[in-house]
Amino acid sequence: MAGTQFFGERIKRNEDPRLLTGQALFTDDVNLPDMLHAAFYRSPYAHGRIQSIDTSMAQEMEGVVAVYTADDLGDYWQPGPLLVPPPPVKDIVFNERTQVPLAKDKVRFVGEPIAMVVAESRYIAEDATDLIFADIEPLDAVVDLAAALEPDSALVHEDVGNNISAHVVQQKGSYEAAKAKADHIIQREFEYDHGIAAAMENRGVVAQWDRRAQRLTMWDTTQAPVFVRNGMAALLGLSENQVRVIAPFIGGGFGPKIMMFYQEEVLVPWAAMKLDRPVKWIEDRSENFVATTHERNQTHTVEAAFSKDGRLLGVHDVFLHDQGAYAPYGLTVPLNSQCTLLGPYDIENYYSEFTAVFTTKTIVTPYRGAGRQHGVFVVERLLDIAARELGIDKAEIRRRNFIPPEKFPYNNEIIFQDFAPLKYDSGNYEPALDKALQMIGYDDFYQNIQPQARAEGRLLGLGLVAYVEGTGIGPYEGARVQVTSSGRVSVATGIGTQGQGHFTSFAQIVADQVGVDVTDVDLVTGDTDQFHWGAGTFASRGAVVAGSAINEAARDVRQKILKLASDLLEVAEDDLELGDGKVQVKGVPDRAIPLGDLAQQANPMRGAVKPGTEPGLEATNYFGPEYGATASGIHAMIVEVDPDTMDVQILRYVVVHDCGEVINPLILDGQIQGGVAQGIGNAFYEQIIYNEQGQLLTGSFMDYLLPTSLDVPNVEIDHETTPSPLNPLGIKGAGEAGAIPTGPLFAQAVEDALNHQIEIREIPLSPSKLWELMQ
Ligand code: MCN
Repeated sequence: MAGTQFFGERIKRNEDPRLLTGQALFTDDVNLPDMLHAAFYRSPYAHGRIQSIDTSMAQEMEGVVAVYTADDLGDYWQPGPLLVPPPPVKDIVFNERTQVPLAKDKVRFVGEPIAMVVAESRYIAEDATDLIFADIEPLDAVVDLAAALEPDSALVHEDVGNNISAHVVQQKGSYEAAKAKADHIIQREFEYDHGIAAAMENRGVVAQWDRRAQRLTMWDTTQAPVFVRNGMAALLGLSENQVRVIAPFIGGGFGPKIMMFYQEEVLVPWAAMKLDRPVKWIEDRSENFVATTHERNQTHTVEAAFSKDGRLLGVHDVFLHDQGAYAPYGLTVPLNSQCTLLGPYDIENYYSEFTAVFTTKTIVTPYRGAGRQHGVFVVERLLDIAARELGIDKAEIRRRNFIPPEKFPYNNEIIFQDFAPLKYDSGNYEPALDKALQMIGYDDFYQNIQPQARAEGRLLGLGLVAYVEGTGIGPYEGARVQVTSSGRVSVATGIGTQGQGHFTSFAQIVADQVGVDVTDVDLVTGDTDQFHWGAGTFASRGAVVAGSAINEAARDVRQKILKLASDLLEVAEDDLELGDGKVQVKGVPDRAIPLGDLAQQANPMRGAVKPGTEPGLEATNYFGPEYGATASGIHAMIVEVDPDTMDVQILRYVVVHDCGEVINPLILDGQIQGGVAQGIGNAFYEQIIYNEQGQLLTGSFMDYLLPTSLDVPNVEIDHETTPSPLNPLGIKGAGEAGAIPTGPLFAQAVEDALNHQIEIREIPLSPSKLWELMQ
């Protein structure tokens, strides 16, 4: 790249003044003249047959404009698209069942929308939902994963004939051969239960149909605006250019906001067109608990073969994965679990089989980490158990199993979520481990701190885990970069942004290429009228894929600047340099053209230009990686367990992280700190609990406990850098890193504090669960 004045610097975020002073636009800020408001009548049952729906009283209520049930939708009623098709794995079983806009014959989870009310105000719309009566014959709920596969289980989708959403086997080497050679076999069952993303901003959509222009505009809290635009156009019978989707500022996405299509997302624009008035729907928190997709809940039955010196020779894992009632997102989550179990370890033999199960619960789609947590939990627990049973230090057993640096690129052979073989592009794990050991004071802890604490009756424990994260997957992103005649640089890319600092990190890349200040770069993300190609923000791919596309486009603009300036200044391009918002002859400040002036000259009103000349200092370019870049990290933590209450206090938390070259270490630290906070919540505080009837028992923040700033320590962060060879900037993704290994870290540290009186095989933990285990 050009220079690195900004790349790699801790630069404060360009977007923060707007956010901190309340100037940023969120979906709920969109208020249009004549706007109507929607509210949804949702299923009170997990599973039931709809006999009839009476909306007459709601229809008659003053201020109600329309009430719709499935029957009112006509041909518009159709199951949503399958976002991710099944992977090309041999003998795969895959039963496609995707969500419907409004339940028609059956309800399949508590919170499934049955009717939509559109009214003059949200108050009226909400009140009207109380006047809707659905006669539903309750059916047995399908809650437990193993019971769902029994022949006598109720069926979520009768036409499938069982509750199997998918069955996948992937393997490398031969586990049986590894077992035959092994000195030590471990068998265990592990469980990782449900959680939610709990973003600060709930979902929302505002839609406006402009009859005169024949255009639909949607403001949507989506992580994938281009997909929503394309999908809505297809559903509504419009051309893609007739639909504009704007994903404005979003108060946290964390995965569930990629889901396409949420039922409300499909219905609100349809109603806006039908009623010829703008319609708004903003999800409330109770709805968010049941209607926004969840993640997790897997049970693993695993066997591992070790040599006596602690080498992990092979793993045999069979697991059940809860899909919820429908599976619009395909198998991304269980595939990630299957792949990420292999971690940074040189495991030659692996058998992994999963059954994804339909249950009568909220739909499961990726949530920060997207199933990687589960795999990491299993392999890290296995290493902990093996270390203890074989008498090997827990850091040492990890070191012995790391993939050595000379083995990269390292091909794990099985298929990853992007359907490419799970290949690690680069990595070097031992230096990161050494750094983490040093930062947490590993030796001192075991020689002095823990024994002293024990002598005082205090229970201190240390956790140390490693993981990899496949990031930066394709297919592609694109960007347009333009130097405007004001001298400011406009950048547009198709991905949406939910707090990742894109406005700054992407500006840093552009500023270096075209020689302007980072604050002179204006970024637009997630507005399909500004840039209409792209996939979206997920899988920690924004920096790698959109960042690289922006780099390519900015490099093209740089070349245009040099070419035009070389003509105008009559010097060779090599004799020019860019900086301070101008292009100048090297070492001759007098012979310079401000970029704004050059942009004007690149768009002449008069005079001849050579045929084929492109006007403007503007370029569009795309980037698609060959396969994903593999980030990695070590997390270490010291906890204190209260012997009376079993509450856990985190005394220190250390992360050594490798995401290749870092664009902005300040933002990256924030990403890791935030991820760790979510990881801590998932490991110790948050749990989605259903009763046997499939009713959600933890449907409010009174019952679903989020960690607060008092529970989350200041994370001490350092980096190792193994640049990715798969993109010119050498970057790997980072957005999910903090959240991935926290479960096994908690388990290990707490076991250590309790002097191994218990073995932890489930996540999330809580004081009461620890107390039960101790009994
Ligand atoms: N970064 C960097 N150098 C790198 C990699 C990343 O400086 N080598 C910084 C960049 O500023 C980049 C940010 O980290 O903008 C995140 O980069 P990346 O890993 O590419 O992640 P994405 O941009 O694709 O964001 C998605 C990712 C995911 S998958 C979830 S889930 C998540 C996350 O980001 N959701 C978030 N972080 C979040 N942060 C906030 N505030 N809100 C969310 O909803």
